Amino acid sequence: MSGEKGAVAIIGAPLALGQSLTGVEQAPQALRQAGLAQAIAELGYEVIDEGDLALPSAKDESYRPHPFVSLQPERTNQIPRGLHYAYEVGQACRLIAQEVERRAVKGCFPLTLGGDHSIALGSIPGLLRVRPNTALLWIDAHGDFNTPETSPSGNLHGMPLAALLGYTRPGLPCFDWLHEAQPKPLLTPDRVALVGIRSLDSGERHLLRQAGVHVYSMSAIDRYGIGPIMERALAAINPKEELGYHVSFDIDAMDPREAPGTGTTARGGLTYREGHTILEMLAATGKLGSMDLVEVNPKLDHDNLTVSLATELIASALGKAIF
Ligand SMILES: [Mn+2]
Repeated sequence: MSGEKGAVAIIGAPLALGQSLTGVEQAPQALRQAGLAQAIAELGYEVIDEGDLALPSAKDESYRPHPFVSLQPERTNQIPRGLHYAYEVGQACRLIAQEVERRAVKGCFPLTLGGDHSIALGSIPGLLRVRPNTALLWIDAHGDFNTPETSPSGNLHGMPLAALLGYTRPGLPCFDWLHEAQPKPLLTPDRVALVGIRSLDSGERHLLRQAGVHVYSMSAIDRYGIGPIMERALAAINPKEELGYHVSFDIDAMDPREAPGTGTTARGGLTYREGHTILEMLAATGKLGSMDLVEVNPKLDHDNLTVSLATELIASALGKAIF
């Protein structure tokens, strides 16, 4: 039975330095303990799991963020801002990109387990090097569309989508390797849909509009239903159906009642069935080739609810159906 559908490579990316809480680095291990590999094998896949990548993890109390001064005209009051753990997150993402690339070359389904959402700054560039014809579904409560200049916190997990689309300037740590590896971003806004958002910072809202990414907020989902919204999203980013899909699923897209174990909860999120429907519809296209599952924080979880949910969502993405 095993392997008839190809191989899923589980890539543990225990990175917590893109945000400010500890615990999110424990997610890959918690998902394994919840039976992830077995759930995937039961769907007919070979499972490859070489454990977690060795990523920078130390949170040094004496640490100072990498300082820089904004160049934006509206911020010419020259408030120095900082990027937290920029060197470490950049180094981690470079390693994640290498591993995802290595797996994608072999034809695997790379399943990258965060860690916080800054890991997408590695998984997606790594994937695009092998499969440039990929459209991206970003399922999230937040836009993750800040730049170092607009970010209120300096936390890198709020910036990956903007960075992937080229909205960071070269020369800053964390993003420098990406600019060298991909002088022109491989991803373009017309190929990106954000689904489930309900919490945007003012700077990123402005930039998101300017960028022209397809945005499907919780309001749209409430109004039209998740099925029609997903149909719209898929048609928008892949009108000729010639592209594959990558889904970057932030567990905070789910309502906190379903997924309490995450660092930046936002009320009014996806229901249990809406979350599954998104992934079932993606699986049904037959074109989903890779996935990130991020921001599960076992330390903040209640009764393993979030960890179990994440495991089930991954199974739906890999084709598990009710009937
Ligand atoms: Mn996110």
